[in-house]
Amino acid sequence: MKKLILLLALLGFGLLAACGGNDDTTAAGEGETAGDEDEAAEGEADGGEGEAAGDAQILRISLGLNDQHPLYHSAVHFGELLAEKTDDFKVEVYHSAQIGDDRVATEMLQMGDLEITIPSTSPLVNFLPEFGVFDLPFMIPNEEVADAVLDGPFGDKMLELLDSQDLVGLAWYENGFRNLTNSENQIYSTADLNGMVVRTMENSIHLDAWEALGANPTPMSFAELFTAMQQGTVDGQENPFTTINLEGFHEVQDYLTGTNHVYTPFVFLFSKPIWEELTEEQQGYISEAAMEARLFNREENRKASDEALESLKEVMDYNAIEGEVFEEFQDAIQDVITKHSANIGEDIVDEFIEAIEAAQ
Ligand code: KDG
Repeated sequence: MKKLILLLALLGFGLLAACGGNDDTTAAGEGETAGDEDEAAEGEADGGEGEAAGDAQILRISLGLNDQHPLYHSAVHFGELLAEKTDDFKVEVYHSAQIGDDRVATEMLQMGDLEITIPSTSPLVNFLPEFGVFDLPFMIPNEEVADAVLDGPFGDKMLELLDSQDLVGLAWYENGFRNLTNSENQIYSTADLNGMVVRTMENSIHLDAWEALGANPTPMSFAELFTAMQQGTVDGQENPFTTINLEGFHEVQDYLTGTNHVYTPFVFLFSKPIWEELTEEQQGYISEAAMEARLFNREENRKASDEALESLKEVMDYNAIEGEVFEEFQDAIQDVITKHSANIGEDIVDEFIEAIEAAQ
């Protein structure tokens, strides 16, 4: 635990750098092409077995975000990369939770009723408590450290844990640093959060953290969120700038607060029952394409994040949490980190902290 306190002290400055924008990204991807995009986007939700298109086996990808988001373009790019390696498969990308929300899609993978989904890690704590390590606030200071931790031994270890849940974790993609929006008032200190109904992902760490900050958090799937904000069922929510912008949250929220309170990964999941029916060669092609598309994803997501913040500042009241107020936020959630570190597993938390320190 001493490591944790030291790390949070070190992060005070690192995170402020993250507030100011994103690091340069490594060159990776090509321009995205429409390709399967339009065809798949018109696709009806298909809860059954993937039908073969000619001899090709259909691989359906279920996403909670819409077809404007870099995650969708990355899934299409994965399909293009796979098609360059083999004609055994045809990828169909289903956005906006057409097939189901994160938890439903993940359960469909476990049953062998769906091939691929790429959710945030946060809903996965309902299957693997260890994945809560990624929800501990104020830990990863910037994208460079995130990449090093996720692409290194710690990230590999976390992917291996998925096997016990009939899931195959193939690669880490990027959701990004999360920030707050609301329809009530700008946030200049935790006092401004008092009693605010804030939607969180279905994850007890997020719930406890926002309660410790003084809000009144409520868990909800992403698929229900926009309507809840539109109807005033919730006052606020927290997501990366890219999602806030591309999902049109500024249409139903007035205030944007740069908190960067946690970095959320996406994880590329494949159904283990379906995976085990593939040849080793086919598994290799899919794994390679998923890994290659992650670099495209990170580059696209970081570009979109910078553009999103500039665009949102034009249409929302924006304030960045910095300095003493940032420390006030950190102090308020200390007990939450201590409590949940026990639930996650102290060894996992310590390894996470060591990986973060090693990457700085
Ligand atoms: O498919 C991913 C989304 O459904 C979701 O995980 C995005 O960060 C997210 C949230 O707030 O639910």
